[in-house]
Amino acid sequence: MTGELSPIDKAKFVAAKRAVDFVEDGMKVGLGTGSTAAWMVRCLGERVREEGLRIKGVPTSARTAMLAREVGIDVISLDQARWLDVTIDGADEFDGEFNLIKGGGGALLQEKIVATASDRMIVITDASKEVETLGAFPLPVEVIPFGWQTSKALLEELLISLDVMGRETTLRMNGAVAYVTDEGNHILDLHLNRIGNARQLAMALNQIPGVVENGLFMDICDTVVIGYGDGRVETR
Ligand code: ABF
Repeated sequence: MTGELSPIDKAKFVAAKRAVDFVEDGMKVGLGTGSTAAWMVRCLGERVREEGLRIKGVPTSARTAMLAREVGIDVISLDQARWLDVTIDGADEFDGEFNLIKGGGGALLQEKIVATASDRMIVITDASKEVETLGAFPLPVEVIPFGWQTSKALLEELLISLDVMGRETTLRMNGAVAYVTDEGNHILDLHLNRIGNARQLAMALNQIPGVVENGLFMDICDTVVIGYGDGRVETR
C-alpha cells in the first residue's frame, strides 16, 4: 500500500496507521476527510479485509464515502449510527489545547457534526500543523449561497470588532467558479493571521445570518497523533 513514500506522506501514513489501532471490533467510526484521513480509511480497510474487523463507518464527505466503500468498509449514515465510538480526522492547525482549524478540505460541516457525535475524536496529522496560536491557516466559514455577499460583508464588519490581526475574507473558488460543498454551500476563507480569542470568534461567527458553520473546532479533539517523515509517531 505504501511503496516509496515522500517524507510528508510517510508522516501522514504512520499517524493514520497508529490511530487505526484505537479502533476495536464492533465500533462505529467517523471517517474524516483529507489526505491524512484517506490513509486512515485505507489502513482501516486493510484491517477489515485481513483481520475481519467488524466496524460501521460514517463518512464526512462524498469522497470519503467512496473511498471507504472501495476498501471494503461497511458505510452507514450518521442518522443510522446515531452516535459514534470514535472519529478519526485530519486538521489544518492544532494548538496546545487541541483546538483546531479544519475545513481546508471543504468538509468542515459534516466533519464537525460527526466529530461532535462521537465519544472520542482523534486527530491525525504531521508536525507542520502544530501552532502556538490558531489563525495562520485561513479560517473556513461555510455560508449558504443565498445572500452570501451580505454574509461576507457582515463577517468583515464583525472582524473589525474582534481580536484578530488580519481581516481579509475571500470566496473559495474551484477554478473559475465558486467552490460548492457537499451540502451545496459556499466557503469564505478568513485570512486572520492570528486569532486572539478563538472561542469568542467561533461563537460570534455562527450568529451571522447565512453562516452555517465555521472551521474552529473547540473542545472537540481528545487525542492528537503526530507522524514524522522518519517513521516516528507520537500520541498526545
Ligand atoms: C480535513 O483534513 C480538513 O478538515 C482539513 O482541512 C484536512 C487536512 O487535510 P490533509 O490531511 O490533507 O492535510 O479533515
